[in-house]
Parts: sequence; structure tokens; C-alpha cells
Amino acid sequence: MAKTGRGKLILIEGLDRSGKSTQSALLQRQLPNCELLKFPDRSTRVGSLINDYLTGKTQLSDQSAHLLFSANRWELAKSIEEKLLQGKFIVLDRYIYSGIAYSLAKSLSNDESSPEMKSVEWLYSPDKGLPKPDLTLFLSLPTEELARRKGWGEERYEDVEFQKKVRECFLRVLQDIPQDHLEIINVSDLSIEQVKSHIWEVIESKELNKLTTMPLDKLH
Ligand code: 2DT
Ligand code: MG
Repeated sequence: MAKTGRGKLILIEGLDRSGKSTQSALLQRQLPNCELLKFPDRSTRVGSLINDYLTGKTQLSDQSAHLLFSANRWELAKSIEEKLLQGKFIVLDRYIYSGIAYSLAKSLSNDESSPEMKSVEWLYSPDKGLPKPDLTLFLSLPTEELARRKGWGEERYEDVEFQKKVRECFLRVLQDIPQDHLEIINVSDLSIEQVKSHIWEVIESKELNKLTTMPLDKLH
């Protein structure tokens, strides 16, 4: 009998330069029939507004920037669901936890920021209803090590002091994920190969490389 069921949705989160993009590309190649999606997806109409914001071409209020990042995920939500139901696996390079952590960090760095930007509940609400990852992997390392990595400092948010705040906010927000859906990987001083095998061990032990008949959950 042919295997049936849906594919798994696997999210890789972390700070800038933590190795997310490298590891998500490697994981995509290891999983069967797998697509890689990166957020923000700068190729869409909303994504192009986000790109202008991140590269400093335009200014946006914190609230509208936050909502655009969420809208960018909603642009792709339906196609993510359809692909999973067709039996495809999907790896996400950033998703809602980046959304909350960066916005929260921004509001904590600004004395004048308004109460909703400091509220995790408010920050989370526009993402409610999006497909829920089967696993979130967080690549964790000290911010001092990030600063030494290549390609640092070209965009908004790429600043060591700010990344320290983002890290704290990530750790706070990740606490709300049930233990069996979260894996924090300490990548400090590990090679690309070592992180890759660590991730694969987790994937295999949780059978995330296999189709499932469990229904796809939504974030709620
Ligand atoms: P990249 O460097 O990965 O392209 O990200 N960000 C991302 C947010 O502030 N909110 C979000 O919802 C997402 C997905 C993280 C560019 C920057 O965008 C930030 C870094
Ligand atoms: Mg970046």
C-alpha cells in the first residue's frame, strides 16, 4: 500500500548569523520531497515593503512593520497547508517567533514605545490561525560569537546590543511552546557538520522525516 498522510512542518529560528539559512538548506536536502521557505519572503508585494523597511529605504511605525511581517506569512499560509497535505515536507527559515521576538526587543529598546508593542499577546494575535510547526528548532549561541561572523551589520537590527535583547525575547517567547515541540540547540563552537548531525538526530528521534496521519494544527 502506498504511504499516505501529510508532511511535517519544521521551523528553524535563531538570531541573525546563527546559521539558520545554512542549516535549513541542509535539512531540506535531507528530507524527502521537501520545500524550504524563508521569512520574510521578500519576493511578494508585502515582502517588498518589508525589504524597503529592513534596508532603510522607508520608515514604518513599529505596529505596521509588525503587522506586515505577519501579513507576509498569511500570503503563503494556504500554499503551506496545501503542500503539507499533498505529502510535502516544509522547512521554515524564521516564522512567528522571529516576529514576536524582534518586535518585542524593539519596544524594550524604546522608552516611548506603546503598551501593545510590549504585549506578547498583542504581538502574537495576528499570527493566530497560521499552520503550526510540528517542531521548532532554536539555534542558540552567545551574541559575542555572532558579532565575529561574516556579513554582519548591513541591515536594520544587525547590532550586537540589539541582538542581546532579541535573544532574551526569543527565550521568553519560546517558553510558551510545549516541550515536545521545541528543541534548543546550543551551536556555540560547533561546526556546520556537527550542527547538521545534531539536527538530524532530533528529526529522526521524533520521526519528523515520516509522513503522519495526525491532522495539521493551527496556531491558537
Ligand atoms: P533575515 O535576515 O532572516 O532576512 O530577516 N524579522 C523577521 C522580524 O522582525 N519579524 C518577522 O516576523 C520576521 C520573520 C528578523 C530580516 C530581519 O527581519 C526580522 C531579521
Ligand atoms: Mg539578516
